[in-house]
Amino acid sequence: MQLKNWGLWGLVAVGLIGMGTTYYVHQRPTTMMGTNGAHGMMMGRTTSTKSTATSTTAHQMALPPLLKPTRQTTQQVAYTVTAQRGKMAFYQGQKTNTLGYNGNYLGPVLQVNRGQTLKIKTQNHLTTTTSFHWHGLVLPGVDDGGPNQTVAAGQTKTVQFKIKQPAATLWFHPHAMGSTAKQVYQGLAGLIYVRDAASQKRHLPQTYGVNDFPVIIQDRQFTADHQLDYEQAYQADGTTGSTLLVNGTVNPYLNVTTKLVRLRLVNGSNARNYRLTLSNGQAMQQIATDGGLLPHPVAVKTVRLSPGERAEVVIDTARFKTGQSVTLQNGHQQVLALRTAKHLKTDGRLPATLTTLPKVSTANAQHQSLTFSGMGHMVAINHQTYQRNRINLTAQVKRPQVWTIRNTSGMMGGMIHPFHLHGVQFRILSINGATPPANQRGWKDTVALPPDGEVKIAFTFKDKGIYMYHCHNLEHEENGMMGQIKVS
Ligand SMILES: [Cu+2]
Repeated sequence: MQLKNWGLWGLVAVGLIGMGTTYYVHQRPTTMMGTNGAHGMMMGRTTSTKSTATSTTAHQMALPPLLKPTRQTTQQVAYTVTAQRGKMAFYQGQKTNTLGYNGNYLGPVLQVNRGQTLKIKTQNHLTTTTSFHWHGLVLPGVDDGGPNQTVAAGQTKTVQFKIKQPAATLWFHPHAMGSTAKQVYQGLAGLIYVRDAASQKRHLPQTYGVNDFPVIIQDRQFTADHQLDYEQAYQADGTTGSTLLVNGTVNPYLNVTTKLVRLRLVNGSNARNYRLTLSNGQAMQQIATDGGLLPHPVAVKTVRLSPGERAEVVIDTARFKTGQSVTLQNGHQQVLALRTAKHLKTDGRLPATLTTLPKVSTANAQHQSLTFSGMGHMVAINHQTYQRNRINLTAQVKRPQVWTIRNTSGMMGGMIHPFHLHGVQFRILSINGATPPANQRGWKDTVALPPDGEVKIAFTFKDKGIYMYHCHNLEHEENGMMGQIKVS
């Protein structure tokens, strides 16, 4: 725990709690100043930047390429994914040393149809060990790419598994113990789009890069010479930064040409929680959670995303006033400017029904309790930290599970722990004893545990193997806030 930070952020936290929001507790406040100078001083760091001039230049939001399969049949799709070093011009004329998949920063989109076998050849062209974890995929434990399934520098590994889950926006990122947080911070993360016939028949915006966009939101602390210095930026309770990136673009804007625009929001940050709103106060229609479509669109003025979480929203841009600049905001900080064309293509209305979700089955369920406690380097789950050779929990495959997950990190107001479970999609039964809001009743793989709160989830393991569950605040994960469950 960095004591020097707490006094200050305690004040910020108290102020925000006073305003009726507790979501920012113990987060660095984001500044609107466009400079990190004062911020750097407050933190007792040397992170002042000279980027004031360049950071105010708006850039068109980058669009991750759709990865070309190395082989594609109706039964199977095969890809090659390479973790590599790169250089990225976040700021004009300045090269930042980065990591990326098949490119300089972040990665491409892997598309796969439900029912297909997904075969991925992973290559580690880094100088350090990594792993390739498929976040949100329902798969056997052995293919999951967790910390026990690393790929050494220079090595390759091929995994393959059948896709048996509905259409969803999933992602992949490293998960090797000791280097996960740093490698993600430097740029390793990519997207997986699961597609299915049912969702494609719905009248939803689904033309990639035209009315359907990935929006990977990250925060970074650039040094004076525009580098990503993880050790310098490091915070034991979650590394954050004052610069927001969308798909690796600083100060991004998106040219919108259609009335309905679908944003697949991904919190790819190490530790920052977002509270996303539109600057004109308009509601967004949330159509999907982490693991797929909601039964019906849910009008939401605020979308909250903890690290690892996703939400898909559709925005009706025809409701923007002519000439009005509307931005997706996190508090007062701009995330993404939406620039609408004069004449918007009308592409119909959102359907009232999106999908049918199965009833949550808890009959004959196995009940487990997890308690997330502590902060900084003292984090634990059920008073234990991750040990490579320790199985913390066991479960039976295909038997319903009901987990009660508590957050008792209580001291000094506590903080959110984003709970993530590998290899399954779950449903939220309750948050602090109450039925979850309509936009959280879909498939989830990550859920924010509120400070001093309790979340109940239900799910069923469809495959056997060893799976991780952990805090998706990547620094907490590295500090051992992770456990292993053996499913047999
Ligand atoms: Cu945590």
